[in-house]
Amino acid sequence: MYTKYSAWNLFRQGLSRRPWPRVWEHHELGSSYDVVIVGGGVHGLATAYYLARNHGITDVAVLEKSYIGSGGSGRNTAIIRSNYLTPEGARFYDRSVKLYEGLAEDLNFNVMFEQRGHMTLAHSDASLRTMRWRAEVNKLEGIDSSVISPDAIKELAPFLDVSNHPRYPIVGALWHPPGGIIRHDAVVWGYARAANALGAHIHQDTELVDIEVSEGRVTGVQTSRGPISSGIVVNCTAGWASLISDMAGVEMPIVTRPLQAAVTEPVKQFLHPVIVSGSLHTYVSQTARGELVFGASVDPFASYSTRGSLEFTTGLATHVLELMPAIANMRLLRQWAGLCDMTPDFGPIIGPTSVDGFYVDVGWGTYGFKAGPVAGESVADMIANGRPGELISSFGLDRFEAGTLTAEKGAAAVGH
Ligand code: PYC
Repeated sequence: MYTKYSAWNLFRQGLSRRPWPRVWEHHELGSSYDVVIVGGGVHGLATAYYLARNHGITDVAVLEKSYIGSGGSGRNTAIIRSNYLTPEGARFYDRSVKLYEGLAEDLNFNVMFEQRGHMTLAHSDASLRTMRWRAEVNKLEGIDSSVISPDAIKELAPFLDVSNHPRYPIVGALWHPPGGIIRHDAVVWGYARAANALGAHIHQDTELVDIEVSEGRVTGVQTSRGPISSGIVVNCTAGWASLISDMAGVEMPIVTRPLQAAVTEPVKQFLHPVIVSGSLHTYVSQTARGELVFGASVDPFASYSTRGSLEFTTGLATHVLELMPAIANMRLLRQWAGLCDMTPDFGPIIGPTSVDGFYVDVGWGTYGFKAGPVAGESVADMIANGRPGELISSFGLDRFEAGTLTAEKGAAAVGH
């Protein structure tokens, strides 16, 4: 068990003058585990946590080739929302929002979830029509979303110009009050600490080299630190999902593309909600420290590069200044990229595969971080019960052969 974070323990620890115990322990690599999870991001760590907490499965290894959260979990723009376009998508992400709402208490770790509201601007009648559609689907699923007028937008985000002067006039917006932002590193650390406390082994600097399959069944993995035998291997990676699935001989309909983001110097708080403009290919939120965090569309080519590019910054500035000309003199502090595994229908691939015991939780495109808790809960449930549950039944790999695609592209934050 871990030392609980509480006011009393903070006081006691301060008086003791001893350092806080490690957040998770280092373990030697075991020669066998009941479950091996590949990927130490929010999906892999949440899966380990819910396996232990909900099903008592604790003989679990999480393999991370670098440090935990070093991939997509530490590179996203930390936006949480459930205003999706399809009923199955909206239902699934709504469960994630609910889990995020209780996560700080559940993990005893302050994940700093701020439900500031999520506003997607419409600059044309066509986008307003899609927003009405999304709002109606959301309402039927019990999700708080509605289309609001320029006057209501002005009240929520006074710095936006809602007159008809701008080149891209704002004609309405999809308003989703439960959406917001979170501290993504805190989410990763919170899950790691809780999973470790329940018995999972987290192995950083441990790269997957191969997956062993015999007579159609997974039997173990080879890692950079030695072999592990296991009857269950779960691919919870982003960026390398198709290469890792190839190791088990399972082909994935995935193309990997970088998604770039940038952060400015901090300024006084002026932006409360998360603002998204699909037509201008940008989204922005202001962190508690005052920085503006910007993202855009995925890069228009397949690549494994996580470097920023000048084309991105100039494109971003052009688009953002259409929306917020007053910030023209702010300086960018940093830019970076994460890797997005894009599927043909913008839905994830989550479920069993043609190899017995080899499961996938991949293909998250630009939606991965917000799905972390519900994906972890659903994958843990699938492993414990031997079959996918209701919430993930439409996201299986077999849909690409059956032709039952999910059509979630219309819910992307920006056009891709
Ligand atoms: O779908 O909200 C979203 C999103 C934001 C950044 C990347 N995807």
